[in-house]
Amino acid sequence: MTLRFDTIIKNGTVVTDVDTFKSDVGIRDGKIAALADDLTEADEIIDASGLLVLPGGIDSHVHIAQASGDGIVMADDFDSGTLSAAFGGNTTILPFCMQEKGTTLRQSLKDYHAKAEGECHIDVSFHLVITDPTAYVLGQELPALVEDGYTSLKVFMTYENLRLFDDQILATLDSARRSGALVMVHCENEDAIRYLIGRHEEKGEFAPKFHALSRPVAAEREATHRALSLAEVVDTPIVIVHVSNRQAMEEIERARRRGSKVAGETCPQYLLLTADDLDATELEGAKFVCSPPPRDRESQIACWEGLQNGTFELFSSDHCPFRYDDDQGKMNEKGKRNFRWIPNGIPGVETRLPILFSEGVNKGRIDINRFVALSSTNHAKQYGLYPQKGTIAIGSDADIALWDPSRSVTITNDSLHHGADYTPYEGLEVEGWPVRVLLRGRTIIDGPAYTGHKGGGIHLKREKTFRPAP
Ligand code: DUC
Ligand code: ZN
Ligand code: ZN
Repeated sequence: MTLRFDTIIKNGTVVTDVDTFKSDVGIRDGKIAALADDLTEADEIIDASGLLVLPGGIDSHVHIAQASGDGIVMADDFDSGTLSAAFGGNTTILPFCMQEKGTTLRQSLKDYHAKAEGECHIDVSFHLVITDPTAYVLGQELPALVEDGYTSLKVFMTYENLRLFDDQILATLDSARRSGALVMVHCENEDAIRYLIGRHEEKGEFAPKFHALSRPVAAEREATHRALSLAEVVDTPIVIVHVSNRQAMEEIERARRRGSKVAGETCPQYLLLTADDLDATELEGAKFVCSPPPRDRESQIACWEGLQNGTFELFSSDHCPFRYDDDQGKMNEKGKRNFRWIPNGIPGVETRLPILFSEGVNKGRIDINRFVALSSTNHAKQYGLYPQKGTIAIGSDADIALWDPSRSVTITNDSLHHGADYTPYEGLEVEGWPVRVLLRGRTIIDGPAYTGHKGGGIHLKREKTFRPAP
């Protein structure tokens, strides 16, 4: 009997987080249906000679169309954000649904689903952000939403209007533990930062570089330690997101040695940028304003070590795009005069994977299996999408990125698809690029061409990733 498929990918090298092997891939009804030699019968045959057949990237930390207040507008909506992600080799992203203070989580989800409905080019699944942990939110809504497949949430320890106080963090962690939700924590000490911002302002220091100086390593390390301690108090697993430096990494490693369940995440900006980038001519340093800020060369080395040795399981973009030359973006009227008002965040969803591949795999820092783990598989496992997503296995969604490992590209903003008017990586030369992307079996990117359709991406319900203790 000959097996017939919708699509066969032939002659490629399949890579998962643990294996590398030559195999054809047979796809039927959007799923991987066969991994074998010499598959022949299909409506479409894709020749992947010389290419790597990788699980589509999963970026579990992306901000899209979030309301920022003060007339600031994010540069990406769900159309441009997911298109840009697709061109960067991703097939799933996990954006945030931000609770507006005074509203319920259900209302916030309704608002974000309305923004995303019919707009997405790849699959998405929302994390919740809890800014107002009322008894109703923690006691009623969160447990119900976790059962509905919203199995992760983020809390902030910084930003006056977003931060939770320690008692609120404890209550949120405790509710999350009982519900089976995974908590992501933004770790920076708000009081220390506010104090330092005030000191810079008193001295008339308003340039973008003072953003980095007002958010020192100690503020991140202390908050990381506190988040880990609070999680330990109520025995709740957490993810420390966007870690920028060795001291915060050491806190994660120490907590693990005590038996805590903690995952670590870092991002491209902590591998390639430093605080010196914020000291660019005129106001251009604003292009690199993000939090935590990029640090120094030694911190970059530390973050690479963390990607190699397992301190970090997750490599995400923290794509948080604002236009630079725009009064609704970095150069808003107040932002031009004072770093305090420059919106925090940089674009990166399209460049995350090429940067990790080129700087990591091609420069010999990590192997290709670790690349797959850091860019896709671990995100699926951590956030309840595995094995539907994040691997190349029979029964998994046929979300596939075909990589040309030797294709050289100079990153320029003109060649990217996001809504920002700059990339922090302008002029960076990378080797290795996704040349074709399949979402549930359909080719959506074919070289420079987009062949998918807006609305082709769906919202994914996710499983719980740990069992709550009794
Ligand atoms: N935290 C993020 O996760 N992204 C952008 C800004 C921030 O503070
Ligand atoms: Zn954050
Ligand atoms: Zn973020």
